Amino acid sequence: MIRDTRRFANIADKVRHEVPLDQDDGVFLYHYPDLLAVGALANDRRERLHGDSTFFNVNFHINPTNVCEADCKFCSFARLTPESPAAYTMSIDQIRQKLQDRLDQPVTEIHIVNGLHGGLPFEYYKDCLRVLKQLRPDVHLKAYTAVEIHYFAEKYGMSHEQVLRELIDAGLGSLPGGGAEIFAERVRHKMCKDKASAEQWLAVHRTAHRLGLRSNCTMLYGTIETLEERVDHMLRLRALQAETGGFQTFIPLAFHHEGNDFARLPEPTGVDNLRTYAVGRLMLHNIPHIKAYWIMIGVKIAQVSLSFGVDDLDGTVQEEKIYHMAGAETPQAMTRADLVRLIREAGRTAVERDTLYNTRWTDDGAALPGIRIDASVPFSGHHTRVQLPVLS
Ligand code: V47
Repeated sequence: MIRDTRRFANIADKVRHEVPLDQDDGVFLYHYPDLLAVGALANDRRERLHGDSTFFNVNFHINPTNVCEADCKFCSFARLTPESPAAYTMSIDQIRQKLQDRLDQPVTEIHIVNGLHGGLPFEYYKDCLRVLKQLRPDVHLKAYTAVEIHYFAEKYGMSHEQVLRELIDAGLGSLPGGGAEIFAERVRHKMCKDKASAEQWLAVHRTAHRLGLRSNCTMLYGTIETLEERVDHMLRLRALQAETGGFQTFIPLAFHHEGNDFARLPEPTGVDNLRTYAVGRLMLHNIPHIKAYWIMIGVKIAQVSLSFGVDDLDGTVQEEKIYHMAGAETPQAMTRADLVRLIREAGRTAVERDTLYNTRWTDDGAALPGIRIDASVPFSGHHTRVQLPVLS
């Protein structure tokens, strides 16, 4: 594509005056050859919103079951039936034990996601929240994607609102952003036709926001979607945000291809990852945060993304399964000290937050309470693989 600098300057002007970008602007930014110029524009907005602050939290994941009736082509985690090899379902006691094992850690959030299991009662999902709250009443439970909430509503004969109210009573604190994939019907039909549609996903979040819950939103990119469909996805999120204001953060999720039906597709490159963060920051002027989920893109690209519009690195994570079963080579966890050091090295200020973005600790150069950070030792990062597309 030619370097249409006048058109780029026009878009930059819109961004500086907080004029929302349209579909054509988004697609143009995806094609504009000067990646660093797109990144700098996104960084401008990031710094206007958050200065140098870079948020993270201390969390861990529980995936109580990977049994799932949906046959999503990109998924390496799910097993169709309880009898399938490597299928598992944790007992409520095993779920409690996951937290029991970490009672000495300063965890503030547990992120809980399941497959769509056809054989469990609704009580199971409520008990899962209840036992965790019993053990640590102060911990925030970010649980069950909109796809799960919609599935519960259909399976147990309730409205989205009834499902959410019962889960809130059991301890639900907010909704994670998973399951959005790509909203375009063409892609959803080929990729994940057995689960909630785009409208249903958005309807669950609309209801959650009306009930006072905050939530996150995601976009799975790098499979069979076009760049136009990515931008359309962002615009649909932006429209709901204009209505409710309930989304906290947008998380682009880079496709990982091992162990799933899309294995023949190349994974997104580092350039695509950085550009997608930047375009997300520029299109979604009304969503406060852009999160790079370091588990997926690798620690090194995550660090660079902090200059391409990203202001949040998720958390310490621990026990991540969905990406590691799809071939992610990132570590299973980072410590608080690791996160702080990589943020410092990127020239930013680390801010430990809770799930709702209340500040718990800000890096003023002193060590985290109870943790020694030797800033003289450069953060070494971890090996991650970026596979380039095969050129024909
Ligand atoms: O819904 C599954 C995606 C999501 C693959 O809300 C894949 O704070 C790439 O939503 N390659 C789950 N992506 C993860 C998620 C998430 C992660 C971190 C933070 C938050 C948050 C949410 O991962 C799924 C799906 O969209 N996914 N398989 C794959 N092979």
